[in-house]
Amino acid sequence: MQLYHTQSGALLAYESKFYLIDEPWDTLINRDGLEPYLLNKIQTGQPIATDEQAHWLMDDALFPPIGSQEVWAAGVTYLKSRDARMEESQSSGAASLYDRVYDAERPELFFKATASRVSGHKQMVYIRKDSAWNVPEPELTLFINSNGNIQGYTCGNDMSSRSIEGENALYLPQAKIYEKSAGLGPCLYVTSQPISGETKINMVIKRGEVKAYEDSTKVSQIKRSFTELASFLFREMDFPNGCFLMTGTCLVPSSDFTLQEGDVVEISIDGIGTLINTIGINPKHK
Ligand code: DO4
Ligand code: MG
Repeated sequence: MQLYHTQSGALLAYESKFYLIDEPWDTLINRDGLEPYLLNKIQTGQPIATDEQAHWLMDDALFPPIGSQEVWAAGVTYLKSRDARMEESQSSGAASLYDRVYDAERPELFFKATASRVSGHKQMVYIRKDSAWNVPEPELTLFINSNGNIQGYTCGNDMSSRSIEGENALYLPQAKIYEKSAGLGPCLYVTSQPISGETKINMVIKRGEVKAYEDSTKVSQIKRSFTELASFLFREMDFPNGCFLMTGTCLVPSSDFTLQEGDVVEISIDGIGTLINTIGINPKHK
């Protein structure tokens, strides 16, 4: 089932029908057993949204599937990410950091965004003006509730400056955290089952009429399990309303590719849908 965060509250899509769930977003998604809870809600009679109303909400009145939570991210969880980062950091001498973290017991986890810096489906994400090399990172993103249990999944875009990170690994927060540097959406895919390793992640980057990039892979290519990533994140931190965790990029465009203003990035993950973001530059800093 898919749960959309809309202007009229939570909208649940299940077996070709739509239901409006009258509960604050943060309280709703933070429940243990979210899937059975929602199924029970449907069975005990929830207001039904017409197809027309539901499509209007999903197309024109959609928020990212986040309330007040923080967004965290895991890094170097796929070989593609390790190899690209080793290459980009050759001259800074930091290449071995990536190699070592890929094999280490402790994963790389970093703070990515407050909710205010997150863009939803069909909203803009930004590239940094002081960066010459910018890429989107398509990442399966977990929603983990306050008890540390994964309740759902969404598509994430961990926008990154490769030139800033490549210059010096200690610049990582600047490469990763700035206005509209994270995309999440279009919905929360709610399931009690762990997501299948066969789940496909696809990314397309359009430049005008041209496809400037397209590639896809399967979630099973990841080096670590999702419960392992979640348990490291929750070791010494409390998240009263849960948190989102991007699980690392599995696709990296070739080294001669950088995003331009106006490019359109489409990230699709089986079961979730497609997150579409247009690339912009913060007008305040133009
Ligand atoms: O090590 C730096 C960031 C890695 C990352 O964002 C990723 O692998 O997706
Ligand atoms: Mg990433």
